[in-house]
Amino acid sequence: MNRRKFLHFSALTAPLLTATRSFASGFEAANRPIVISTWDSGMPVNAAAWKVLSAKGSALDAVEAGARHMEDRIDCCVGLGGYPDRDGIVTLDSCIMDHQSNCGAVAGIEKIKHPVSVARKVMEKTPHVILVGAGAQQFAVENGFPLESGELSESAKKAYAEWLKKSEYKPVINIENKKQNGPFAPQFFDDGTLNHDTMGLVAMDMNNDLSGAVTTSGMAFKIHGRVGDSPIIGAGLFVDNEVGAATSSGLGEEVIRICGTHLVVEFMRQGYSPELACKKACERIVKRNLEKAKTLQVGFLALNKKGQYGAYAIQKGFVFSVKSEKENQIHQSKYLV
Ligand code: SD4
Repeated sequence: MNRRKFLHFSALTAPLLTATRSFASGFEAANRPIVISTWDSGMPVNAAAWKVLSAKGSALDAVEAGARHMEDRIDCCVGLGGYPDRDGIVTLDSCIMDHQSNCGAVAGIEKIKHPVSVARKVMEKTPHVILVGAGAQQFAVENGFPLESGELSESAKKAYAEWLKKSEYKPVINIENKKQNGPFAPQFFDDGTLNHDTMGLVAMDMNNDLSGAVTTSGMAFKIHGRVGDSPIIGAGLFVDNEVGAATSSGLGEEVIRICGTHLVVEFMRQGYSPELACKKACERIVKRNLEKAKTLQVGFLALNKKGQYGAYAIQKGFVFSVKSEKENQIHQSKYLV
């Protein structure tokens, strides 16, 4: 075939090949339903979400159920049992997003047990996306959420008392790697408790629809009023039902600076796998300041429309949990530094 004939042949067959490719992928069985969540504490969270998904429930209901499960537990980093800010007050951040880009969030909310459900109410009952602080609490109470006592959990009291001894403003973010040092380094708390960190989860249901949720008490011993990435749509969570969904954990300020999860989803839109998309977002943070990046942790976790998932972190130690028909396990994330 000469060049001219080849070009002619290509012009005729290219649309056919493209059509065949999309036809084939259209019929490729997606790995669904599926739920993936940050950290090993995601295993019981996934189980709670799976109850909904396996009964043909929506991804939205599933991620809310998963996040609520975590908020019910006493954990360093999620819910009212979480570690307080530097004034000794627990403030919670949460958001939720569905397959139609509806989203809701609360930031810095106090004394409310299930911020994720308040976030959902913000999404469904108001024309707004984020409510903060006293206003968020007032809205929660108006919508029937009980006001809790605000007393610290025993573990939080202990950790706070320990922190007060030095009162150094060195907010701890991740705790999976004892050897790291530095202001924003991953480290264990003095009482040796394992930190399971912010809960972010994304799911795809039987209808191929995606949703996600995040819930956290944020960075331990933060300045009162500080808001991290977790309740910020496009930072701690992003869902685009045509492409995929992503969530993050780690030093929120770094995630906000690059609109982290939105970036991950945009990389997936460009054709990158979930893992590579997460890797490229981590690289964006590292590129900005390598020396700083060596002292901090950020991890991204993503799911695409085929039910493929992947994660990447700046440092070693980020793990995530996956539940589908095929598996129920914890995975180690790859890392950059
Ligand atoms: C924050 N991203 O408040 C949250 C905390 C977290 O690992 O995920 N820590 O910045």
